[in-house]
Amino acid sequence: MKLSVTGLGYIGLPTAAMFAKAGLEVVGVDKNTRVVDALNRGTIVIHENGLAELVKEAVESGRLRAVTSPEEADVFIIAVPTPITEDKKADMRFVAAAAEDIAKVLKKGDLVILESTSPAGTCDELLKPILEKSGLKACEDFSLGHSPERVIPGHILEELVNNDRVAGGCDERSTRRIKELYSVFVKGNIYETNARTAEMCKLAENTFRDVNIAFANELAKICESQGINVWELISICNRHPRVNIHQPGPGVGGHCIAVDPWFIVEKEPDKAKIIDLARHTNDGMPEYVANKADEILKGKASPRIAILGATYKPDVDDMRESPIMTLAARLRERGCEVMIHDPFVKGREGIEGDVELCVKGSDLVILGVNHSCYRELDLEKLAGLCEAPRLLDTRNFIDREKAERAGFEYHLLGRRD
Ligand code: SAJ
Repeated sequence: MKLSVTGLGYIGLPTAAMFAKAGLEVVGVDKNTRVVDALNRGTIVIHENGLAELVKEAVESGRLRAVTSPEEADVFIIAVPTPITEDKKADMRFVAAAAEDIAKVLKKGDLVILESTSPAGTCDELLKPILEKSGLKACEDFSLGHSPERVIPGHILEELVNNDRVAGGCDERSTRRIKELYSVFVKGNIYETNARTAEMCKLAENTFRDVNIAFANELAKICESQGINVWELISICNRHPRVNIHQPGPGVGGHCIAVDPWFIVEKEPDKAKIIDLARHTNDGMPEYVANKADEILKGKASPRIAILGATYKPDVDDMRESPIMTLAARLRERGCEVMIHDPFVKGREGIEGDVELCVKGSDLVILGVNHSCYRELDLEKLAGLCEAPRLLDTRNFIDREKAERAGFEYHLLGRRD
């Protein structure tokens, strides 16, 4: 069986490599020639644990190669980005373009699977009409459906295999075919449903997390004015067998949780009230942290602020929708000089790779991302390099006593000092 995967990013590439490892002939499709050339040399341009080795093996085995536009295949997977527009609507241009290209080579008996996170109804309302330009009829001549990825960056390979999956076809035959296909490497259960439910399922999962994080962020603000440490509060609440409050922080980033809830709001603006509010709450966190920084700095003119961490979450090189970049922008608007350190994305514009250079001369250090390597920071040395050693921890990651022993004035998001 020949499988085509359009979109060789964080989802498409691991999926393509996994199918190749399972013995299928896989052709990856991407418009970006840098990605295609790298893959054909057996290398990759993104960082994900274990992926470089897996891709190298798959390419060397002759079962994985890449091209810039699709060729005939038996199964087509679409795994392209679905960003949001300025006005918070799903931008489906990449999905539509991928489907247009597939329509040109689609043949009777093929199966098309959308993996990209999309608003409910995308398979039926957007993909079907485009693919039918081939002259073939969906659910009669070819099968079509949605099987969303559910993997978490940093653990993609293990989650691709072990997580449960949803197979949602536009008809029952499509559902069965999707399930059979993924069964070649998925060890988790594969649940059968229709395409529209599968599409909503993915959105609802990520929205659940966004709403929960917004609740944690709201609690953090409430605790600050009530003289309670929110981190202690949440950790005690979570000892209850049916409570699982997420962690507050400087905001929600990444291409999933910070985006997908809008796909529900877009379709049902009058009904999606909590969802909309949660998005605004989380999007407001960089501003909230910037205000807290102002309070700590007590109106100092043109302060120098060092932010540790730039990515949207720890131990990844992914900066998409990173709330830290919004925080930096908010601080700069207020006249602060902002330096950012991140070992995972050093060398990118404005990102310093040397933590000491970043912290040197600062009036405030903000711990923005809880990268594991920040556990090893030499706090005494860093405090000595600061103009005024103040630390604002937005992740409850640095031990207060240790920071204070090192000479820092320690502040914590979600706790009044
Ligand atoms: N965050 C918090 N507090 C928390 C947890 C996360 O502030 O308690 C923040 C993180 O710092 C980060 C953001 O939320 O900025 C999102 O990070 P994440 O680790 O929660 O999730 P993602 O975006 O990396 O991956 C999510 C996952 N979805 C769920 O857990 C429901 C993953 O399974 C999905 O496959 C992925 O979205 C996706 O592709 O949709």
